[in-house]
Amino acid sequence: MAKYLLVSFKTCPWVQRAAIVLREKNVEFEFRHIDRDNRPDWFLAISPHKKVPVLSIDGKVSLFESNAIAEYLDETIAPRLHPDDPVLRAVNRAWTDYLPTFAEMVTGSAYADDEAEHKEAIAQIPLAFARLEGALEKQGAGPFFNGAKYSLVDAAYAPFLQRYDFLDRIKPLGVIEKFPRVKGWAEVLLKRPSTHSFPESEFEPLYRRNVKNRKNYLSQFVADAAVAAE
Ligand SMILES: N[C@@H](CCC(=O)N[C@@H](CS)C(=O)NCC(=O)O)C(=O)O
Repeated sequence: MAKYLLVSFKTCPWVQRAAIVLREKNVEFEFRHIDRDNRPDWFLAISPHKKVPVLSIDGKVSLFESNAIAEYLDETIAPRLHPDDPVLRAVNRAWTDYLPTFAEMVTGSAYADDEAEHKEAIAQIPLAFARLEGALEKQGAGPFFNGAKYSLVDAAYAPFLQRYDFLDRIKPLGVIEKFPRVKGWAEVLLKRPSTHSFPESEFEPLYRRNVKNRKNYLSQFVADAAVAAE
């Protein structure tokens, strides 16, 4: 088996997506967390956009961009997470293409500088959830995006549905309740062990610390006691 090294910032959802795919495929990998504010030279040399995730394979090839990494892992390691049917596969890819837009709409409120910007950002969330609610309705019964079988779409959305949950606990958003399919999907994905790179009791305080340190509108709603220690 090849040696996989996944280079990461601890709370990066795009890294989490790649880690989920590795876990779904039962692949052993080294998880190496680097400091966002002090990216080492060896990392800068293998990451064209200076971003994580990077997946280094046998120290010979370095893949970047979470979608490309997920697709590569799916092509090379069983079990196949993409559907066999080409039409379904195209539909799945269309929805993983929507992920960056979804991510920005659902988690944009975490970056708002003031109350007005925050309100504007949370007004986007129902639009993103409505798109997914429609997609889930078309896809069928659940519990996963394609039904009974877990897919790359599930791996892609899980980190961002988790971020929604975190944000909802910092300052209640109350949006997901209006989208029962998205809500049910999120619940199933958050219960799935592969979603989690760290114990949940550690990860949420870490996320909160990031929000607090950002010193923007939302930071004031994070209680000191609810953040991870430095
Ligand atoms: N499209 C990229 C996004 C990756 C990304 O934005 N990573 C963030 C951390 S969560 C990053 O490395 N940011 C550093 C920077 O922008 O300089 C992917 O899917 O892998």
